[in-house]
Amino acid sequence: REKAQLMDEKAISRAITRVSHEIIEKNKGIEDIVLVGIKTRGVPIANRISKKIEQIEGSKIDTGEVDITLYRDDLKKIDIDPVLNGSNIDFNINDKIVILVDDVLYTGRTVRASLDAIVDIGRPKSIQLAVLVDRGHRELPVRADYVGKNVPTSKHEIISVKLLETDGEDSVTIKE
Ligand code: 3GP
Ligand code: 5GP
Ligand code: MG
Repeated sequence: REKAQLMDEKAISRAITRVSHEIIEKNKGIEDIVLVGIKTRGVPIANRISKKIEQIEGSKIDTGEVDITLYRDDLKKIDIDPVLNGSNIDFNINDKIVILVDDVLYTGRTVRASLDAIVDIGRPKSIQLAVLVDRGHRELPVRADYVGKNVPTSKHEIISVKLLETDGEDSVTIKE
């Protein structure tokens, strides 16, 4: 019930800057890198990372999106796996390093469904995962390569991610 702030606008901005640098460092540049945001809030985060990397490296990187629908009775009760609703990736991903981007990583089921979408489209050299918040409780062998903030949570807590593009403000809060 209490809402505690975990990240403000500056913290989110710094996390995105750090993750952008980590992506460049890990991959020794941005050759072959493309970004894919997971709707809804993974998309603006992917766009911000894309812009930041362009600022740092001086060239554009392709950025697309996948739409995963959660067929769950209730957000906290995981009944059926999330499924692919659609994707908008209008560039070649063959032999690319695809970096999936999402706001919150929880069970890993959304990422798993996103992987299906990616491998349906082509054969990337590798796929990496960047998330703004990792709240734990994985139910599949999924881990993030880049994490804005690790937030240990209980299963009944909810992380609220607000972004300027979708919510008119930048904040990450935790509530019961
Ligand atoms: P997003 O589409 O921007 O990622 O899952 C649909 C939306 O509900 C998500 O928005 C997410 O922010 C929000 N949400 C809040 N708590 C939960 C949760 O515990 N599980 C899931 N799956 N989504 C949650
Ligand atoms: P998973 O499939 O890993 O269980 O959940 C990942 C997806 O569900 C993310 O796209 C994320 O939006 C959403 N999600 C899961 N838990 C939370 C949460 O506590 N807060 C928010 N904002 N989203 C969540
Ligand atoms: Mg999400």
